[in-house]
Amino acid sequence: MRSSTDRRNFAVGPRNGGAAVKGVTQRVHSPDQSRNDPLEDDVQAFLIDEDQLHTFDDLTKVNPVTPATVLKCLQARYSLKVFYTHAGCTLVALNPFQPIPDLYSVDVMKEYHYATQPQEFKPHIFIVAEEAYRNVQGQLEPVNQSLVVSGESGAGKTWTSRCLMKYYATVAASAQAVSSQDAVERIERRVLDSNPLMEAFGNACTLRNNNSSRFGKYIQLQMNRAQLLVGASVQTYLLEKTRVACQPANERNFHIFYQMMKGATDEQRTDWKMPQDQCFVWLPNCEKQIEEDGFLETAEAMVHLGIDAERQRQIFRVLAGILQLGNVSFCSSTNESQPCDLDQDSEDFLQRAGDLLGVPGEELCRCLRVRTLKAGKQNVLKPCSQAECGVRRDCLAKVIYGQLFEWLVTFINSCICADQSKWCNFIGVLDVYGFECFQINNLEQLCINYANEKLQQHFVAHYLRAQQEEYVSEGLEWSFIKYQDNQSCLDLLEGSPISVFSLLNEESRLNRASDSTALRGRLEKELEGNGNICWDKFSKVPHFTVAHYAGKVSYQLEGMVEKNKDPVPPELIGLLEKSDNLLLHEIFSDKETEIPQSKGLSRVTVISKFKNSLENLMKLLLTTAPHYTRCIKPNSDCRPLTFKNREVILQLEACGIVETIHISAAGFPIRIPLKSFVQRYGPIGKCSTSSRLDADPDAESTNVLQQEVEKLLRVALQHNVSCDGRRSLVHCGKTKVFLTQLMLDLLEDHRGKILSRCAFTIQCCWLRHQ
Ligand code: AD9
Ligand code: MG
Repeated sequence: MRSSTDRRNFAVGPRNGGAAVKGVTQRVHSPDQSRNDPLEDDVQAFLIDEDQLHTFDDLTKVNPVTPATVLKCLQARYSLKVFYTHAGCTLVALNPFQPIPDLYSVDVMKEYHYATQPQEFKPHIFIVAEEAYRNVQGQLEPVNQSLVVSGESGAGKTWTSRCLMKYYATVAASAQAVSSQDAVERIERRVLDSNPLMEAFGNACTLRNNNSSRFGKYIQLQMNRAQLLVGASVQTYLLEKTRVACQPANERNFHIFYQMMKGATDEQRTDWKMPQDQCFVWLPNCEKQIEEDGFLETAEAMVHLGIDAERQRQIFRVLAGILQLGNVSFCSSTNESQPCDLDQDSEDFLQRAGDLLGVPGEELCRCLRVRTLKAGKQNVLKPCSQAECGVRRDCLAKVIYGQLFEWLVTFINSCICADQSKWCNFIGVLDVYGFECFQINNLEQLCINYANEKLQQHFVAHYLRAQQEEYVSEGLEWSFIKYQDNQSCLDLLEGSPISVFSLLNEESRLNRASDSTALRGRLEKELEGNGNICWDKFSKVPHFTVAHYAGKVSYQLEGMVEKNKDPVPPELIGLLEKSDNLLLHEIFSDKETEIPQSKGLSRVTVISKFKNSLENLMKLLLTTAPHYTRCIKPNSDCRPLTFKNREVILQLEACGIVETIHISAAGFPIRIPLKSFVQRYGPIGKCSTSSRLDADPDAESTNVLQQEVEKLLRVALQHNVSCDGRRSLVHCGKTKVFLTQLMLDLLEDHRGKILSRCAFTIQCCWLRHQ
């Protein structure tokens, strides 16, 4: 057992903001892998009084760092309503699932903003925000910053991103610019207004989160030389547009539809053909009172962003048209040469849909029921089966909604993006879907988990490798940290020439119906021997299982290729091009080439498009200085202030937090340039060099400095009993001294004692002379 002095040393001490060792390791574990109860692990060895746990504002100071101790520390803090904790280079944010008054007020923002050393304040998302804000100007040159917010669904990513945006809209607002005050405020307002608008169209109530983002988002906040927010631009990733026509059991469609249903005026209801008592198939779970109150907010955001009344009407009529389309159904046909009939009542819904979408009802009906095939130079009309008609209807809704969302993002960008000449750097906020593993996983989960692999790789690459390179270049050993990176999993997914993506894309480009059993056979044959993929040979459902860094996920192959093709029948595009609804006409008349069409078997697949956009994001992230926030969902029921150990530990493992902390603790979070070290701790060794440094340039040579550091450390370690055997807590590199927090505390303590002894001696001499 350590002495109580040691305990104090571990428990307190200034945080070295930004200087923490940055790194992570990752591991693959299977969900079924037997594991010990984390709370039972090593608890005996825990060195700190349990009632002190909540005082650890950085998990790297917990000793020893084990899943059990980390968990207990977070739990202790959570029970005291302390929701943020540093973990070396990462901030861990626990979701309180209830509003915390005053935690995010403008006054608190200002406290962090105006603090000389904000990192010495209690951990908070505003520390991360402020650090990025100060770094963006850079000491030598401006450095763009990225705030990467990750975590599972409902953990608080979007909430945190909004919080960050509000912070910048507040602290980066111009206080003095009297003449341009209005303009500055307007742009901040607009940037903030983009949130409710995008959330209305891109978020939905799911089983895991009442306000789940169904798209990824990277928003760049543009700063001018005076560090004022002058604009922003948004990039979105992979909207889950299938939700518009198919809502998973007990989940809902996108918020905007419910907002319209609840918030429309009588006049709008008539215009949108949406009577209050109308049931819509694509609007399940209407009785839940969730986001639909937001209609006013959405409409106001539209006004602030400059979407005029006529444009708004076009948008809402398109959305209402989609709902009508969902109520159209088809009968089974006995005669293959005849198009199948519409179900009872469907005729009315179809006419209304046509009217709202600005296309003739009969033509809409024909496009849904009859396919045009090319035979040489001739067009041959082929009636569709009942199932095919349904697929075409859904496809129409998906393409309209997907393109409308893209239009909206482009529009938002056009009104919040500042002219290139007006800004010099940016702070990017990334809010992407977290790692997903459901009972049934398909292309959406494959893409989402691939995105998470890429981000994990970025994290590992940026922090660990940079760390390792620095240690090596400084002549330090790296052997004390072991880590695996996830390159092998990424190679399996996206590598060339053969990978899961290349095989799926190849299959998607073939002009034939996909057979998932044959595809599974192909994957098995081509990827045999790859340790990151496996198959359950006895399973009747064709699938493949990938060992991701966060766990194993089985993906069902049924329907995957079709989803990857995401084909749109050309007749439907032709129909929308001619729409009387000016918005639809505008969207589709110049989109033809971009939308994959079933006939053309376009080269663009969902995977290739997503991979491309993700690669661009990664390139951009690599040019920025990243800051990581890991949001944790303390219980899956979204209950306020409820902390479930097992759920939390799985998330900590999935995002590699335990390993991050371990590495941060095992490494040297504090670095001090040789010269500064000698100057500061010179009194310990009664170092002569420190006084010579300014006078004699030769005294600054690396060799001399290194010798002085070594001498000084010898003295410090000899004098301090508790330092015995702690030589490994400090290393002298070629330009810097690398220390642990403990070593820093010991040196500071030692220096303090020497200085107070000197002060005492001086005082005695002075008194003697009086
Ligand atoms: V998803 O991947 O989009 O499904 P997110 O984005 O991680 O998910 P979100 O930010 O939407 O989760 O948070 C879920 C809910 O938790 C919010 O609607 C809030 O009600 C709640 N939340 C999250 N963070 C905080 C907080 N710091 N304070 C209070 C919070 N409530
Ligand atoms: Mg979200």
